[in-house]
Amino acid sequence: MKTVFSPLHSRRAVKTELDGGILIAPHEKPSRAETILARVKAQALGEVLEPEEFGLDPVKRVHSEDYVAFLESCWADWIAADKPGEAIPAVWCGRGMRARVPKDIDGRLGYYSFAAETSISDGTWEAARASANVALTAQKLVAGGERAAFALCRPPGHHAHADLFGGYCFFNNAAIVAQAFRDQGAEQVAILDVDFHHGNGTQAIFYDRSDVLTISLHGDPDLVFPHFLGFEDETGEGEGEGFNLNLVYPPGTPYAIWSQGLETACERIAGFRPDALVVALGVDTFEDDPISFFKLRSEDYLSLGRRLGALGLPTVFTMEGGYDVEAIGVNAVNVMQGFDAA
Ligand code: OKS
Ligand code: MG
Ligand code: ZN
Repeated sequence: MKTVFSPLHSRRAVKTELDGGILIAPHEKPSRAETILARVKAQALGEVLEPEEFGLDPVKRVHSEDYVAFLESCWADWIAADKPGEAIPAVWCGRGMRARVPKDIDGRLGYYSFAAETSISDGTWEAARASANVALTAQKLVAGGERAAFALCRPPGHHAHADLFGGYCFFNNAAIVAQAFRDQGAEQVAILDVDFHHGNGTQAIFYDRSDVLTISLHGDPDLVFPHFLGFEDETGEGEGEGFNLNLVYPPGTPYAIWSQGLETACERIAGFRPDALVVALGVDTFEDDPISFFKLRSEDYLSLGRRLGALGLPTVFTMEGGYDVEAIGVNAVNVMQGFDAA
């Protein structure tokens, strides 16, 4: 399987993440992508390509024009306002308040976000753009006849809504890929999110549509981020009713249990008969992940890859979460190797 990787991911190198009332060194850090790339090379998974430039049109098929403009100018606007630190949202449109876009950068940071752990600094825009280009290049490979491709995206994407950043995500790479398949003539596309967290952005983007089936397995949002979406009674709305599936698991869930949800998801996907599959791949389901509570082991990622490969669908993997940097390379590449062996 070919991997798409951009060295520009390293432009996303914020110093802060608001956590527990203090600013910590971010979990979502450059060494994550470098460790996965090193494992791709060490295992000779396949060729590693740099992304092509696709411009903003395919991004704007999923994200609003004003949100994209906000992200592009956010850091410059923050600096122009003489702020001493990194850009962190600190005020939101609470219930009963007015959802209009303020002029001031503090107001706009709140308007275009749903959480405060994701700081913005110099280079975030460039890295997020590169990450979308990585995803779109992988999509182009698969649309061109490759069985699968690995988009080694960083920053990740599955939490980003059409006009909201948060959860370390800015552009929803998986959604951009699915929409690109649709725009190129695919009738139906499935997105399977196996990251530990709910793919709230992906769900929201396609919630009223029946052409893109969205499924996510994740930790119970009653207990973990993103807290305000991802429950099992969210099944889609309007045309999209029945085309969103959330499979929620409690603390301590091992592969033996989690894989039952994977089986449910795979059977639903097979019944949907999509023209392409996008896998939002987080490996923060790992037993030693520092911010998560599932108990998958490294060998389980081979099984996961084999099950996905058995679907026999043209498949794009977009990299999402995973914060045990020591194991992230082995775990992510195990999925690809399991897939290739299926
Ligand atoms: C808040 C923790 C924020 C977690 C963000 C989730 C990142 C992730 N203290 N999403 O898939 O891995
Ligand atoms: Mg998930
Ligand atoms: Zn995650």
